[in-house]
Amino acid sequence: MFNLKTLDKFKPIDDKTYQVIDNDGKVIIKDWIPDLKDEEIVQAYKDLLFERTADFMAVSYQRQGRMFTYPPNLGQEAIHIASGKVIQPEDWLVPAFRELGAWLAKGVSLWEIFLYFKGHEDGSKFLNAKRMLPISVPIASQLLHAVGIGYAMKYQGEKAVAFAYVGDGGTSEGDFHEALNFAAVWDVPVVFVVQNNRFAISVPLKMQTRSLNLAVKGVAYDVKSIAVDGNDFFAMHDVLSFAREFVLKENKPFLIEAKTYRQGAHTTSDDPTRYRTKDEEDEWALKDPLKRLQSYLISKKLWDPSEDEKLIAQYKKKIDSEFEKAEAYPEYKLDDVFDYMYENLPDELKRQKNNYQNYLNHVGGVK
Ligand SMILES: Cc1ncc(C[n+]2csc(CCOP(=O)(O)OP(=O)(O)O)c2C)c(N)n1
Ligand SMILES: [Mg+2]
Repeated sequence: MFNLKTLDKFKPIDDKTYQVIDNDGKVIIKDWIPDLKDEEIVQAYKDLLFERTADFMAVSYQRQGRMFTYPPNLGQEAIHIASGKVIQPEDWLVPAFRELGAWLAKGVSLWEIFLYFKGHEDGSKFLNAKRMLPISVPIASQLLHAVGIGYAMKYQGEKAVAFAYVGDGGTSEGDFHEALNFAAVWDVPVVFVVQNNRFAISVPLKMQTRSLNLAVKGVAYDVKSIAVDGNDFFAMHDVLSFAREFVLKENKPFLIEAKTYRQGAHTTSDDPTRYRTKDEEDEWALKDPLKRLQSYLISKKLWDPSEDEKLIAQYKKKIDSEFEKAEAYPEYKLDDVFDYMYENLPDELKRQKNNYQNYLNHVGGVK
């Protein structure tokens, strides 16, 4: 069981990383037992497979010209599924833009995500997800919102936690440092999850920072911090659960550096072959989170891999119907783009609106 003593053994300043299973799904910690029931672990595997399938499908819809852009989650799913298991209904989820499985666990519908990436703002409404902010593309800005939410919960005497996500590149933003500083100074209940996927678009980690690792950045602000193997579902689940309890008990923030790798492109507009090697990709493919969890389940006789294909076929049908729902959603009205800023639209905006309306009339778009 992960406790304060374990935390003490993985000091960021010693550059240690908490890991439970190896690349073959074998438990490497003596006497470790999961704090989840067998059926919960099997369900986590299914959720991971669902996220991966939805992610592949999303890329394919974009390639068919049916969606504008999409940031793939491939390789980072263990972080998301473990988060989904730990985050409670009373907790807040403050997303960046690459945590699909965690959003779904919070109650977001897949069709809303597709709608969002089709460029429709109603996709941000998250009708069935309570206590979740919209996707945040301005890097790291969401962390300050998370600290504000955490402070408000503390002020109101709520016993809940805000989980906030950011990437490795985000840790170079001023907002990251301001958020950590305020969270520490005000003793705010926030768990910061840094998804270190080793790239900020084409910028590799070694060009991003001279810090020993990213967890050590939390130490500078007196935020309890730890680096975790982000491709290891059990390691992530142990630490996220511990972090939630710690934050509630101590009323202090916590930072997790989840070490992972973006196996796909940054977004569908990116070509990673221009800035990284096949050798590196092959090396990380061996650490794939889905394969590792699957190997663990097979070794415990909890999973028959021939089930995968059937499940994927079933998932694809469901995902297609979610996408069709997004496609059937009414288009936004042109007025909505212009109407809410000024009482009387300035001439320049009137001109733009007019031009765009003429364009739409010409191409046969929305009237
Ligand atoms: C404030 C800000 N600056 C620049 C960008 C353009 N941008 C979009 S994603 C990205 C890289 C983010 O890298 P990281 O934080 O590691 O997250 P990842 O994409 O790897 O998940 C950048 C620079 C932005 N969206 N917001
Ligand atoms: Mg990154």
